[in-house]
Amino acid sequence: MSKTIIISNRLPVQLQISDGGLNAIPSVGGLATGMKSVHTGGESLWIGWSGLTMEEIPESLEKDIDEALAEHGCSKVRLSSKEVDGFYFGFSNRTIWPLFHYFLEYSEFELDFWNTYKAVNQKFADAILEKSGEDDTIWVHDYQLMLVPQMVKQKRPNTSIGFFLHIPFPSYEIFRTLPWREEVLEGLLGSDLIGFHTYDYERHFLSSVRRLLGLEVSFNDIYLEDRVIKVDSFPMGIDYNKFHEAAKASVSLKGVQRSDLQKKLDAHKESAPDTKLIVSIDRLDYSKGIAKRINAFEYFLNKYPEYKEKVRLIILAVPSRSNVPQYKLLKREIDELVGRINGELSTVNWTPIWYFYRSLSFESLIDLYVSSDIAWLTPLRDGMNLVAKEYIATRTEKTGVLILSEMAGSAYEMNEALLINPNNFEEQADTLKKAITMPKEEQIARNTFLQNRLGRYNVEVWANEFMNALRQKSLVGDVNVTQ
Ligand code: ADQ
Repeated sequence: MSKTIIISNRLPVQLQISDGGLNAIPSVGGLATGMKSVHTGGESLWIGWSGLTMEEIPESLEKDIDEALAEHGCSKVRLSSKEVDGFYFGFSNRTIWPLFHYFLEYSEFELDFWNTYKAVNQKFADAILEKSGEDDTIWVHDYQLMLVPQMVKQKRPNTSIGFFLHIPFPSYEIFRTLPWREEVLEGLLGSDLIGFHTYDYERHFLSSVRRLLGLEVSFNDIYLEDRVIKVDSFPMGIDYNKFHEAAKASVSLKGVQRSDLQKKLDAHKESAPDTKLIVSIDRLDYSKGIAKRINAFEYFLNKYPEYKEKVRLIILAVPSRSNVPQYKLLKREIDELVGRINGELSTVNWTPIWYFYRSLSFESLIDLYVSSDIAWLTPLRDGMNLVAKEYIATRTEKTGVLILSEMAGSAYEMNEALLINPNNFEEQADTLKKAITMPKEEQIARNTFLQNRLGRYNVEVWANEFMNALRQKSLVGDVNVTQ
């Protein structure tokens, strides 16, 4: 029987090795949840890196780990710490991530990074070839594995391969600065279907293919000598019901303090019932615009001083890629900014910014969403931004206001949010005021549209639409190529 093979940098399972033995815990991230309908026991296999380097896995545990992963339908690719440095922290996160998010000045063009990226992509491709058959369908995920489709296609020309990019594909003018631009495009063109979050990323990609490789592109088809590749947009959704139901549970547990954070939120509501809570949640990443947001908040408080003591900004930043120098610098910048603004503006009864640098449990994350009056998300570039969708899903009474950057992929589907340019402080200050004073009826009207859309186009639908398009592609075949 043919299988679906999913490939991503990380497996949807976290390994924990302790004195007590080995634990394999399923991840609850968006991708893992979204792929649930595709990744069903027996008929699919998920190949990826376990998150532990070869040096961290004792030889005596290799077999146990493989068995534990097999129980979750997973198989691991073994990577040394040197490979993780060059492939993951290096080329993926110091070259491609900044470049594709338009941070050209942060992008490092290191030959060593590139060579390791190629070698590790080959390892992933070899794992696929070893674990799959000709009739299996392969779905490769994200910017860490852009060469894999071609590496597999060369050996298995008849196998159906899909690729989905979770981050933006930049404009041709940015992409063409990459020294290995042709190789990256050729790597992706090993696919039969290439998916992006938005139509714009799709157009940028097609433009680079046409201009750099001179290939014929018609609408969203790329014509090779022997086959046609389809390119399309598939905006990723969330597990809407999970977030909505969890929010209902959080509301019904009001007064039951599940965590320290909940205690703090409840105390805030009691002592300052009229103070609006503005929340922002991101990985600590320069693409998310956290430092600019803090500066814009200070600008807002200076422009509209009547809101001092009437609003509080909660910043929740999840530690991320702290081995990469830019992330260390950003962490320091945010620490200093928050310290300075709180030092300058706090009063006996009020601290303008609460800043948390940590990952929260799902329940606490929901409590935070539920308690906030406004979500303020200001990425400078973001492939999609799922936090915006999660916030809307938690509006059980349909009240609350979402302020969202135009630079997030999700802004294309969320027109009823208040959309802002994260570089425009004047506009953001005025938008914050508008959000704080927005009548309830208007909040409900806007969120009703948003909720209906997000409820319909959830993450399961996203995964199924991609897989259906890939299957359709292999059924129709490449008849067009001869026309
Ligand atoms: P990310 O850059 O990680 O994903 P995003 O889409 O916002 O960004 O997803 C973040 C996830 O982490 C959300 O599900 C959120 O709930 C969770 N999270 C954030 N802070 C947390 C905290 N402190 N504790 C616990 N959980 C937290 C990449 C791209 C995005 C794209 C996704 C999916 O950069 O643009 O939307 O992939 O394709």
